Amino acid sequence: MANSVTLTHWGTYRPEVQDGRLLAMAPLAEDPSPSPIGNSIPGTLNDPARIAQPMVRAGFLTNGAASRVQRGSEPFVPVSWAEATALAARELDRVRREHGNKAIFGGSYGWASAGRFHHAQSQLHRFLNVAGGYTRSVNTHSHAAAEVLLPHLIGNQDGMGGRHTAWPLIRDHTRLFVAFGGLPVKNAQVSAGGVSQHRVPDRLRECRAAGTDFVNISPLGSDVAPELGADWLPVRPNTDTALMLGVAHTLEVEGLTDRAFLARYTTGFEKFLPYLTGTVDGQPKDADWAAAICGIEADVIRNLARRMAGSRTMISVAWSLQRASHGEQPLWMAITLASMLGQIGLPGGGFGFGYAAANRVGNTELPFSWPALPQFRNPVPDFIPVARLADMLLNPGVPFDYNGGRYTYPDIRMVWWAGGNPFHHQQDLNKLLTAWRKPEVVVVQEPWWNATARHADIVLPCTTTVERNDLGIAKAEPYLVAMRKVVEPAGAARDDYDILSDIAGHLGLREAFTEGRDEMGWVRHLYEGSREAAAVHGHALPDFETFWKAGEFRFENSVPHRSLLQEFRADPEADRLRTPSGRIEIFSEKIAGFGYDCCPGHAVWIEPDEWLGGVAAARYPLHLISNQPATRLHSQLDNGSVSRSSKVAEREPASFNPDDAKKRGIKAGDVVRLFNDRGACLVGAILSPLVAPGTVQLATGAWYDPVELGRVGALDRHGNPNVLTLDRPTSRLAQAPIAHSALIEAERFTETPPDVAAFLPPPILAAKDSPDMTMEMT
Ligand SMILES: Nc1nc2c(c(=O)[nH]1)N[C@H]1C(S)=C(S)[C@@H](COP(=O)(O)OP(=O)(O)OC[C@H]3O[C@@H](n4cnc5c(=O)[nH]c(N)nc54)[C@H](O)[C@@H]3O)O[C@H]1N2
Ligand SMILES: Nc1nc2c(c(=O)[nH]1)N[C@H]1C(S)=C(S)[C@@H](COP(=O)(O)OP(=O)(O)OC[C@H]3O[C@@H](n4cnc5c(=O)[nH]c(N)nc54)[C@H](O)[C@@H]3O)O[C@H]1N2
Ligand SMILES: [Mo]
Repeated sequence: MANSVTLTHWGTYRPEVQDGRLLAMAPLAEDPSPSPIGNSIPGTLNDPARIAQPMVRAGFLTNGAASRVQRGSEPFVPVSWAEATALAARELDRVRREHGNKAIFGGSYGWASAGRFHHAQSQLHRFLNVAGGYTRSVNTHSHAAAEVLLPHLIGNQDGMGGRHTAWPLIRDHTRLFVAFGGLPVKNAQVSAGGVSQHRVPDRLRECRAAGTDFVNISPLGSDVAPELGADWLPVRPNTDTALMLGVAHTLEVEGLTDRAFLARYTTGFEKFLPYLTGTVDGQPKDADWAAAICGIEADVIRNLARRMAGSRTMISVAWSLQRASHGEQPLWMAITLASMLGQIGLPGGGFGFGYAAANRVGNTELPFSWPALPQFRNPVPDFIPVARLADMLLNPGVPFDYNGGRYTYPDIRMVWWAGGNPFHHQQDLNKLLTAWRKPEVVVVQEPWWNATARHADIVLPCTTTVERNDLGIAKAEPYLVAMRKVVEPAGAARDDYDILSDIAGHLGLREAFTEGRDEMGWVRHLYEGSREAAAVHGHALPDFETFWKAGEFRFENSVPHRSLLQEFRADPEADRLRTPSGRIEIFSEKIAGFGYDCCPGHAVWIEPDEWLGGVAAARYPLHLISNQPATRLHSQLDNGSVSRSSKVAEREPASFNPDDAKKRGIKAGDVVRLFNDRGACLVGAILSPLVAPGTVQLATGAWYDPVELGRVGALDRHGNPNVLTLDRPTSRLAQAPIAHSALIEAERFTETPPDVAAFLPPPILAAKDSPDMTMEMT
């Protein structure tokens, strides 16, 4: 057999194994910009943070749900797999009998691992559906606001989730690339489902060589690579909508608006215009007005407008902008602005959301979807928008709005998580900690003792990618990988599939869940489905044995490059958009009809919940940018060598503008306490003139590590920004998370800094100290 190949969200590697141990992950030779993140894998497989065997929280064993306020603060007791799976089955059965399946929250949001079969959420959702269903979550943390808003404006999520104008067309046609939120290539290391070739750094260099000018509109000068020679406009965080309005106003008063485009392809400009010019509220949204809000000089805004009208311009908006208070608005305003410029559908013109946010964006994708593990049907209709997790747990029976509908938070008794880390990803972790005490039982499947596993009652340790067989498809690329098992599972870890099969077995549902297939039976089954999907489009994949032996298969992607909305531009009657008007909706009657003051019928500037221009800035004068980490995927592999080598004074690095640091007596390498009314954490200081004054950058994903376990408000000694962020929705329309809207203060930490314990296991009782186990099955 050929050497094994392994697919991860951040790249494809050839594992190097000796005597059954994984030594290294060598990148593919044909990957032009491999990600170093893979180097973290070998050292983490058997590290102290790995969960060695199934565990139950001590108080849960003796007192069950009555002990739930101790969740997160108690030691664990090792149990056998038979005990752990029986206990999980018994609890699920109890909850569904006493409260119905809607009392089980199985949303389980998270990125898990690449691989079509062992995808943790697919496994869990299939299992819970077999067991009668669960309350689910909708939309993503990545771009929830866009997912809800864009269908109203352009009829679907094109230009955000895929089908962007392709890089080669940008290279050949775009002369001005205006990047709100920059083009951080650190983010292009990853793509959900896997990457084989990291193309974005080369694509950007090609654009530059072909003469594309870049403008980086971001609080961080580092958001566009220095070699692209971008102009940096250090916008005040969360004020891009005002800046765009200033640009739009300039276009309008200088006669640069493309009226013919607006008339043919859009609806509602006449309802937006009085807002822009100020006839409705007496305030023209001119460049001077915008400058006072966004901190970019009025002349710079006017010049930008003229440059945009004078060249083929791509308006690019990072997903981060909509992960902020009123995050719908910068997207709607970008589409409005692009409509006024009239270049939508032309090669290299118009708009696109998320360039460089993932490797796949702007790379032409295959026109078909690959098979996934079938989920069956979920008979429970209840759901929450993904970020409303804590609100749901805290407010059973309370109504909430979402996209024109009115729904009710269910009363959750059981939470089950596999493949996500809410104690990293959720905003306002202290609020989550309070909310997390409400359910009667929490089950977590996880390879490592991250904070979510520590806050569980029943901990089911699972395998990682290299410890099992799977089918890997780099989703956006014509590349299939035989992800053959590389090493034996660490400790007693088992595949999510085997864990859930056993639990299904206790419930009399094994056959329904497994359909009689084992791991390789499923891998083969999914591969056969892939062959069929590819054959429909004229691609012949080899038979399974040939593929599995070869280790990988790559075919030609001959899909032509296209521009976003090019068909609509060519013929707006034949290619009507799936909006009520069939056109781009600068004004949406539908959204206006919902009556949300937080998201009216056209793009508007609304003050963010927290921002540097608001009253709260007097107490908390720094805006926290908690962006994606360069050295890991969210919290994944924070325990690995690549992430750990980036830490400063043992902690997650936070970057400060040198003036802000000086005012506070902070020097590079100092331990600094970041705080606000919601929480506090310790970070290691970096000083950089590329951080705009008034902002602090602290990446997400450092494992939450409170000095006192389970205490709400305890200092996090490791630097997880979500002890500081705000858990409020973007608006009643999308109910999306607002991670990028939080004000803080910083001070040098003068006490002896506590040692970081994030990567050590929690207290574990030896079997002899364990409380009596009363675990008979019903
Ligand atoms: N402040 C702030 N917060 C944010 C963001 C931000 O910008 N700022 N960004 C948000 C965004 S965009 C996202 S997508 C979320 C990401 O949030 P998550 O997707 O929850 O983060 P991950 O760290 O990827 O968590 C995946 C977990 O799955 C585990 N895992 C991996 N493979 C397997 C497996 O095979 N089986 C099981 N059972 N578990 C597995 C990993 O060990 C890890 O703990 O964070 C959000 N949170
Ligand atoms: N290496 C790595 N890559 C990743 C991930 C990872 O964890 N690690 N996560 C992946 C995931 S799940 C996602 S969703 C994408 C996310 O992709 P994005 O949402 O684009 O990523 P962020 O890094 O949060 O933000 C990008 C930049 O936006 C800027 N920014 C923040 N707020 C504002 C603002 O108000 N105005 C302006 N103009 N700029 C602002 C910040 O300076 C930040 O560096 O990244 C993906 N890529
Ligand atoms: Mo994301």
